Amino acid sequence: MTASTTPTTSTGTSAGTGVERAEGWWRDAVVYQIYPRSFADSNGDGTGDLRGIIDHLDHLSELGVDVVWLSPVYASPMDDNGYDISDYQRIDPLFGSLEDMDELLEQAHARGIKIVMDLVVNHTSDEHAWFEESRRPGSAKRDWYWWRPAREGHEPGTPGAEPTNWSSFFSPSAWQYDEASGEYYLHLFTRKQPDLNWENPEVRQAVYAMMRWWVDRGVDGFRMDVINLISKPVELRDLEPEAGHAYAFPGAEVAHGPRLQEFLREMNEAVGLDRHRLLTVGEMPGSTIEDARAITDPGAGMLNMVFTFEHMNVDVGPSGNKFDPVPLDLVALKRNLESWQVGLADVGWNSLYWDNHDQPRAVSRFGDDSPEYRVASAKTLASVLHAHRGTPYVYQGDELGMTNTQFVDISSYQDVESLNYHAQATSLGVAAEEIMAGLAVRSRDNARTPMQWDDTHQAGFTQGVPWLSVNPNYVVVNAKAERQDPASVFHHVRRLIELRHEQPVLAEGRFELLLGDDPQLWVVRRTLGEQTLLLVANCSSAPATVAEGSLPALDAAQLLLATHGDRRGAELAPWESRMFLV
Ligand code: TEU
Repeated sequence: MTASTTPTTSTGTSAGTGVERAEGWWRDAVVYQIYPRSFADSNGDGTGDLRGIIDHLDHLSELGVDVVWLSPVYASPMDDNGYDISDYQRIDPLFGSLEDMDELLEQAHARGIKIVMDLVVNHTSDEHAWFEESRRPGSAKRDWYWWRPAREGHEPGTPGAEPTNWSSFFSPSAWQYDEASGEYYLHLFTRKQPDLNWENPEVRQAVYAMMRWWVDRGVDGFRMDVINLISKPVELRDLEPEAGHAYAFPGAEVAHGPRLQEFLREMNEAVGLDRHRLLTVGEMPGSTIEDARAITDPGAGMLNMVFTFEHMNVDVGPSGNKFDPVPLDLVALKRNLESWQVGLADVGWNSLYWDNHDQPRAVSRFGDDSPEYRVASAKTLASVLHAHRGTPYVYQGDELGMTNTQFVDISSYQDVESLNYHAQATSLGVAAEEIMAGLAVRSRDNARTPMQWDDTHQAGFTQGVPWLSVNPNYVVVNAKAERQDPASVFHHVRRLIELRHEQPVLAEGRFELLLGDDPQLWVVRRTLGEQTLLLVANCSSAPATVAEGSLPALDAAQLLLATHGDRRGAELAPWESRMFLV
């Protein structure tokens, strides 16, 4: 199969692969996210790769997922594990080759599994040919990135000379001085991730051409990295930093810029996102329900879904520092998800997720990963997520109940965000124990420990030395054991996916939160025509009681799925959940 010779028909069928894509197919689909570095290593170099994914497609078939979202596998110097791309149309040799990618597409499609690529176009790597060209003073591509002279009256390269006082997501200043050209360039993430200038139509057309190239290869959609940051404010101005900080985080200033929706419409049209019925989900830190209603409105010609971060910040303290978490308030979490359910009930569509490669493991954060409650809480969290209206995203390993790990010291961490936080907090005099305690529960590396396939050497992930150490609990928590045990988290999640395919009420039913203020119980009712589905879940490590008459009688209800067998009384055990057709 060669590039751009396999046109995609207007009926959404990828001619090259013949994969059917019906209108709105993603509404009753379940997406499985793979973080390639940590999924499966086929050549013993200690890093996961495409062949490793191909070798484990049966695991995904048995689980029953409809789509794989593949975190970046493109050529990259790996400063941010692939979210710093140096060539969008080449696979990094660490992960394999374009032939491997074609085979993954073919083999996945043969199993009815679609493939969604990660689109990282807010920034490139500083080793991308576009940036290397742009770096040259006077280059025709100078305006492909955000170059600015030093602040007036300041010696270039000296502290405070940055064009604005913006901090980046990962480092003190969002500006890097480039000696060779005597100017600064903007990078909202690491200095090796310079931001593209989407104001320049050449940049946009180059991105759309790259996306069409992948569509012609047969991909079924795009997860778009920090896509709400691509439209910057026309005037880059200083912001009010927090007390005691030299730099100000430009989050709100750069998110949802004035031309974002124009760019998303243009992209949709130029690439044929709707025409080819591709799944599109935009990662949008800071996005609100209003933003999502506008952007995911099917008539608006932009995206199918967005990833909001609101529920990811429910347990983040007033400091906004994610490494300084506060205890989880279940009612606040329930009410936040309810607000998005109600907010997108009549227009647009929700994405549903508890975690991903940037967040700690769900069972450790929202559940109880103690040996006593790990399995029940992993199952119940999955039932709660899948009982909401929208497209569920399962992050690799969550179907096994994988937990956060216990790294001993900073040398065990690999994640650039965690290492930067450690350096910054140390320089600000924060106590080492406090820093390490924050990293232990919030570092992105918790999500990136190798997939635990079995109880053999290195959990069956690699025959070599893993790039990040395997969670020592792999002896108990692994795919082989889970798939052999019908009462496992794996088979619970498999059944939830099956129910989404069998019961239209689970995909499309109107959503209602019941007993919203109960601090332990999470009760969801879904209604579609005559069908009513009810989930009753105890999301606490203590027994819970359903108040007399607060819920409909369930004696005659059909039990669909439960963690503790067919029990219908008012008492629920810790982390017990029951799903009924009423
Ligand atoms: O993440 C963007 C983003 O918002 C996260 O960085 C988030 O702020 C943080 O990790 C939460 O702790 C995307 C990718 O998902 C992430 O892996 C990349 O590091 C980042 O963009 C830059 O591409």
